[in-house]
Amino acid sequence: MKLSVILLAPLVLATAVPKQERKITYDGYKAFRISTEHDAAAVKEKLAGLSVVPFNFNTEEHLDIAIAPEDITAFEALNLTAEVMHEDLGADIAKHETFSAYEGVTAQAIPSLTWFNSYHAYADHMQFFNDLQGAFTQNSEIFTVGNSGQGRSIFGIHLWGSGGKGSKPAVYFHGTVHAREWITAKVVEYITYNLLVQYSNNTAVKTVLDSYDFYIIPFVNPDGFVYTQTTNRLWRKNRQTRTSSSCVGTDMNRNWPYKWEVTGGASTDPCDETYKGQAAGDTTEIKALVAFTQTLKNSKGIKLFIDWHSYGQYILTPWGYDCSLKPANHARQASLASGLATRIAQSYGTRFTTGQACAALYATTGDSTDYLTGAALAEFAWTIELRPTGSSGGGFVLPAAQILASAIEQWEGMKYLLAAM
Ligand code: 0X9
Ligand code: ZN
Repeated sequence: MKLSVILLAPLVLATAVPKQERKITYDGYKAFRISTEHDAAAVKEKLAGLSVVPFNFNTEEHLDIAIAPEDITAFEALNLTAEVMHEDLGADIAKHETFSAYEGVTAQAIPSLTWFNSYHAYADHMQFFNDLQGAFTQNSEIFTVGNSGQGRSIFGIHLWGSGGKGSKPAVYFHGTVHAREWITAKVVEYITYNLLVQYSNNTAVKTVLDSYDFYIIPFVNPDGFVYTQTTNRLWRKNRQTRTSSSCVGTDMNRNWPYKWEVTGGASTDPCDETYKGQAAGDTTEIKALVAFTQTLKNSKGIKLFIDWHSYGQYILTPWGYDCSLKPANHARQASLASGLATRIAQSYGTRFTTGQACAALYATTGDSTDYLTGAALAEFAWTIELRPTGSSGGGFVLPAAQILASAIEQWEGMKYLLAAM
């Protein structure tokens, strides 16, 4: 990491949610991408005292933040080099994040692609997966790895091909690790949809599904996701409380029990957005996921793991915890990642940057891809940060009109990767 996460603490504290838990609308908030000119500490010092919501931790080049209405004039007086990401964050959430109720399907029918025109509630996502599975009972099954801290199901769908259930190495996807990254569930749903629907009429898809067992978990962090819809659209962590602090939540991507103890890539402050927890793997969700991941490792092994995130348009390969370390198969990973970026760009020209996660973005400790690589021995374990880049606007609030295109470009990319790897 180019800059210590600890430095973010004063900004993060400003995001602590008030006790009464009224919904934060973000009306009148303005979001900016501030150019840090390689001195993020100086920028943060200037921002101290303003009510700021941090979007990113990649503060070497830019800092993306939302500013509360009462502080916009003071912010503008600072004369920082900045471009506007949201003129009015609350208005953009209301305008671009269209929601629909899911109507379901009649018995064994395939859900309509209109699902990908808008965002949905957690219960509807569950229903969507149940309906999709119900149309393909021969080669799919709903599973659960356990429950979240608040008792919601961390469900997934298992897909297999002609070799039969559980006969091939795993392709393993996680979505909604960070609560506010809504596009990720939609993208993994689209990939699931196409694997199932095209299995019978596309030979390339048939070959892929005959070669791997897929385990797709759209909501690693269901409690956080529900909270983004009821209370705070920009919530990131899970909703676990700790006796040691009144701040809520642990970062699900800093709690995995591999190199968790290494310093510098996560925060030990429960109020911070990258809080790592009190002990390695001490969150309810990660405990369940570790157990499940180990069963995959011990059965046919894991060929590919992808942790789907947003935003920034990156394809990140290991390691996260050390910027100078590369896995033994790094060259192969880098070549596949760059092939994937090329293939993604062919749909709509969307450019993804590839690189070693620590060097290309920042250091993390206890992230999923390090665990998958180091402790579950996945051949490839990547983080994909979806649209937008950030400078093109939108941040976490990706307009619903971009859901389908985001999903299509990733599906095209996956067809390449799954055949080439
Ligand atoms: O910080 C994260 O957990 C991921 N970015 S996000 O904005 N979605 O929160 C990136 C994790 C990738 N790993 C490393 N950069 N080491
Ligand atoms: Zn994320």
